[in-house]
Amino acid sequence: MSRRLLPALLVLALLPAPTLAKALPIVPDGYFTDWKKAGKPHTDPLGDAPDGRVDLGKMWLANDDDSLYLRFQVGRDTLLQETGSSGNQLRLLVDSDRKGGTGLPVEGIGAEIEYRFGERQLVFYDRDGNGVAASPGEGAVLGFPTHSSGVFEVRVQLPAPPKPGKRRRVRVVLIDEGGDRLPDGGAVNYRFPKKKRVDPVEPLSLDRPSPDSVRIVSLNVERSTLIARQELYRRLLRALDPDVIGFQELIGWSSAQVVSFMESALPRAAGGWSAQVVEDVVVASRFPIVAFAAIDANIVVHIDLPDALTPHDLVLFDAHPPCCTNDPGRDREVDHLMATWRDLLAESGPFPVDPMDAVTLVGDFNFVGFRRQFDTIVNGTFVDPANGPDFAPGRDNGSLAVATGRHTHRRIAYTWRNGPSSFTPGRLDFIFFSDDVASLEKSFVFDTASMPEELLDTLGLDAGDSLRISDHLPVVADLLFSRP
Ligand SMILES: [Ca+2]
Ligand SMILES: [Ca+2]
Ligand SMILES: [Ca+2]
Ligand SMILES: [Ca+2]
Repeated sequence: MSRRLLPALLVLALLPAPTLAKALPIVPDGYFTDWKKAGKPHTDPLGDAPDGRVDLGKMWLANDDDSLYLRFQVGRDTLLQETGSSGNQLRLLVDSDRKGGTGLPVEGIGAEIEYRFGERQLVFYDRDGNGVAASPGEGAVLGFPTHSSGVFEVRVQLPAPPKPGKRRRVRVVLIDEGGDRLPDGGAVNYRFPKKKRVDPVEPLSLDRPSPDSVRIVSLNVERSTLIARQELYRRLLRALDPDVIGFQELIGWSSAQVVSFMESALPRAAGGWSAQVVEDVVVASRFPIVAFAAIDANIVVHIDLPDALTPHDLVLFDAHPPCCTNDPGRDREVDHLMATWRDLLAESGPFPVDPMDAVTLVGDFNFVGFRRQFDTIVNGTFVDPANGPDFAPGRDNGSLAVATGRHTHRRIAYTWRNGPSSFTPGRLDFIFFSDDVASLEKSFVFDTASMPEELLDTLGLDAGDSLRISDHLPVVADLLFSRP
């Protein structure tokens, strides 16, 4: 080895090692099993952040053809899209052509993309460093989960490569302003793999997996657009073909009006539809609703499933707890929902049910705040001990399960989006279920925006219809209940 090479090699040794390139079919949704085959992470030390601030830890990188994916630890339960004591001042800088001379000269790189998570500001820079602000609501950057977490997965759509087909190299820096930096010096280098490509997404058909499945749908109809656009909603409902649907934000109709609308959309040979309404939450079911009760402004119904299908009945909660920064209101309502399920199991609820009946909770849960509300539902842990004691909502299985389906034609899982919003598209709508007496056959989010023309033609829908219908997307779960 020549003496002249030695200093150069020392400098190289001090630079952060390039993170292993992995083309992976990541679904940005807040669930991390899709990262199992990710390469070695870049590891930032713990304990190098000021008190009370995020402490960046491991960061994994992956890619597909046009996006970079990041999964990173923040050291504490953090609201990704808020500043303040539970939020962050995180700033993500992506040098998408790995050239210091293009983009914004910052932190030793030339960044084409700058995203401030807590402040919800997204800026793209051209070659000369001129910035253009973009609306985070358009979804060029996505971060999940939408509720607080200690680890996030983020998708960043990259500008087109300078020469199509050329191997892409990027650099990434993540800084909590006035706090931690990842990496401590320089930038994390990432080179897209030479040959490995991510397979095209496998479309999920709208068909029911089996004739015995019960299809459950949740849909927020954004300030009663259903009443104003009934013909469009009829076509949507024929495409979704629900057995039971929980609407939210549907105000102004009696249960008889809901039944008459459902009959017009999906006529049933026998029995007909039944419906119950509490404030803006409405449950419609092709099976008889034999009891219901209001819990705050939410509803629980007892649905008599056919004996030929299953010995169990279905207890279904349709929820729409308050939005946005109203964590205390959400804490309270979610606590009350689960206290009701605990009481129903103990045969002291608002109506009698069999303690082995199935349970599902559907709705627009507005989980944009603290994850403790999600935990209350899944694990039966109450925020307010006065609503306790904690219990196992899934009986012997402990927790409830979540229908985590993605969009039918994209590796995307948000259920709410609003282009002009400073908030990135998020997952606010959920279907939870007890997986001891029910099993999930299929789940998906329905969005006409990503459906092929031929499918839309058969459904009588246009690509723009989902946006015309609501800022929320329908979430669908096909459940198979235990046989008699
Ligand atoms: Ca994921
Ligand atoms: Ca750190
Ligand atoms: Ca650059
Ligand atoms: Ca650091």
